[in-house]
Amino acid sequence: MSIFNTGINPFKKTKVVPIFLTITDDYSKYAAVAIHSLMQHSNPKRHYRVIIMYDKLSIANRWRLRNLVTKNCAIEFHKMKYNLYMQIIVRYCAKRSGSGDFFASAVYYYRAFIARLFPQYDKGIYIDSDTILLDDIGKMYDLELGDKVIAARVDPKVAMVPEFVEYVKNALDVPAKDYVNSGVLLMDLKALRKIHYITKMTDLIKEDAELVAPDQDYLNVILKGKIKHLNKCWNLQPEGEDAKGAKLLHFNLSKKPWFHSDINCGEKFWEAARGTGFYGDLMRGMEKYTQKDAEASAYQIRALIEKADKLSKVKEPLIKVT
Ligand SMILES: [Mn+2]
Repeated sequence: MSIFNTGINPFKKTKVVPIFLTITDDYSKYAAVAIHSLMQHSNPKRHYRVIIMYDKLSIANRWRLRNLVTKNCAIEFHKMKYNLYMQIIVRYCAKRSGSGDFFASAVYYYRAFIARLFPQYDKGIYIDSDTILLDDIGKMYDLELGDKVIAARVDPKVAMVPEFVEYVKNALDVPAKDYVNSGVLLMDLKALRKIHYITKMTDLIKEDAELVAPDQDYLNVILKGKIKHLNKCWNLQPEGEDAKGAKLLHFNLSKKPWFHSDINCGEKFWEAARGTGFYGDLMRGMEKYTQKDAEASAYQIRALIEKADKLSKVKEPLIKVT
């Protein structure tokens, strides 16, 4: 066990709630806020284990994240190994970088490895680093999956954009009403191991299809019919949504509260940022953010919609599980 890992031994505590995040150095400060908010809303009677999966993460950032540890919330770091699966993903991503693609980084795919890399857990949660907890994540962990493999929220951003609706229907053969967001996942890890999820995904990646939101598109296609719809309170996306009753806020896609001061529920982010040790970094990041950066971000969204429009014209789905 590395000196960076803290707290409860997962092999001895049966009731620990494992929560996975996948980050880079750039994202450490946002992940710190997500983790801090999770700890602030934890149930003192329960045990939690935050597992950070990374490839490159400086020792300084690992120390700073490690400092967030509390009595009932342990922190663990897991460095990703460059195995055959990863090789396929990295190769696929390398072809996509520079094309204005949001999802050209291998880090988006780490969540697909959780079941395989952590056989000690039968159930687990994945959260994006652009999330904030407003309630105990243990309550989400307790939700029953029944015969479904994962629980995730139907993606509200898809229904807002007609190009996305057409894209998921035609290119993925998934109706928009069933297409889920992969930013918050409750996973039956046993079931994911049983269906060899990571092998299924990398087999599809090898076909080298051009997609809009790769990791999320693969998830929706591979697990079609096996996904329970998570209540929106567990993945509430404040941009364009009423945040009343939210238990988890997800600042998905474009407008981030750490760059823009006029974001719905942005104050919740800054409240949770206090005490993380990253507050100053976050403030400086906001000060440095320019009009040009905002334009580049808006351009990326437009490019994504254009791509969805182009790809929705296909006659056959772009990926299919055989
Ligand atoms: Mn996100």
